[in-house]
Formats: sequence, C-alpha cells, structure tokens
Amino acid sequence: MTSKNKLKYLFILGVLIAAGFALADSLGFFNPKPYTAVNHGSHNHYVPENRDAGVGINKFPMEEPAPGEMITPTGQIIPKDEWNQEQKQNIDDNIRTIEIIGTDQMKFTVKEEGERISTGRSTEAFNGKSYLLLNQITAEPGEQLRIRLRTLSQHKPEMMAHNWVLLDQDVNAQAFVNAANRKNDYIPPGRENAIIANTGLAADGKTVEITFSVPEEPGQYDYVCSFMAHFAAGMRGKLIVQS
Ligand SMILES: [Cu+2]
Repeated sequence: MTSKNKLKYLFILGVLIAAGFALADSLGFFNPKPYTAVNHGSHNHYVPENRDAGVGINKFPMEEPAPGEMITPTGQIIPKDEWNQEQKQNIDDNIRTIEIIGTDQMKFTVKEEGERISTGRSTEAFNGKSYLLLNQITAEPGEQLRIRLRTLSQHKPEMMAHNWVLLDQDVNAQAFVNAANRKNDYIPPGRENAIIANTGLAADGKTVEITFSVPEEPGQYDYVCSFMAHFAAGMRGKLIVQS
C-alpha cells in the first residue's frame, strides 16, 4: 500500500467515525436523561433535574416517562406538549392563575395544593390520575384573578361539560342554576347582575378561562358549575375575599 493510499483510507475512516458520532448524537446517545433514578429500598423513583425541593421523594414516579412525556418538578408524568403550553401561558403576564380541572365526578379539582386555595380529598379522574377537590379560593379585594378551567371527560359534550360562574354575594345559587339550561348555554338571561365573572362551557379536552377583578367588598362568594345537575353534585366552592 502506498503512503498516498494509506492517507486516503485514514481519511475515509475519519469521516466514518465522525458520521457515527453525529448519528449517535442525533439519536440522543450523548444527551443525559433529564431525570435520575433514585434508589428507594426495593424500587427507584425517577426525579427530574429541576425537582421542587419541597416535594418528597416518594411523590416521584416509580416508572420512567414514555417518549413524549416528562416528569414535572412536583413529580407528575405529563405530555411534554402540555408542559410547554403551561410554561408559555405562565410567562404571558403576572396575573395569578388558578388551574382547575373539571372531572366526570362533577367536581372542581386541582393538581396540587397551593397558596390561598383550600383543597379537600383526592379524587380520581377517568384517566386514572388523582386530583384534589378545590373547596375554596382566597383573594384580596380588587385582585386580578384568572380562572383556567379544563375538562377531562369520557362523555360526549352534551352529557358532560363544565363552566365556572362566580355569583354575587346575595344571589341564591340554587335558584340561579335552576334557571340555567342547555337552551341558554347554562347562563340564564336577565341575571347579568347576579354574575361577577364566568367562563364558557368546556367539554372534554377543552380549556376555558376568564380574567377578572375580585370584588372590593370582603365576604364569601359562591362559584358554581351551572351545567345540568352539577351544582347538586357538589360542583361548587367559595371565593373568600379578605384583605
Ligand atoms: Cu360541571
């Protein structure tokens, strides 16, 4: 073999090695996973790099997320798309936003405990995930507040949809929901004065939101879902206005 040929083969070898590295890199070979397995007796918990330090290790999943999924700082496995969407929404402005999930059990729920909200027992949605009942929201007079309501359901929109309606202090919530029906989209006409703020209806997979100013008058305000029979089933809570 001439030295010229040797050089040629070396060159080709070099190119092949470089191509191999590029391929491995594109397949994620060199990307460390954004979470680590933490051994916990007989099993592992998968903990993300950006773990919320206030969340205990046993809150983190014992299985790895599937492709396209990720582990949140508080230990939930969710689709990456959903997380990116939330991050985008959260940096839009500084308005306090309460993310509510409406379930087929006809309850307002939240993913986790939070500041100035009161949560109750855990309830399982049809997707097998657990959420906490949202019983109460506390806010300051005049505070800007955003309610973002997402429905998780296995039923048709006609059978299962939710809204979030905040009523004025002296409104009879039962009478209000009695007047709400499919024909008026569950917002009874002629009662505009009874409503402080409301979202539209959201069926499965849909999200609706409303941003409003909390009333200046301290006290307790009812919020309800006015969809058929949901108030009676317990889809309600209180906004406590106090400074
Ligand atoms: Cu509802």
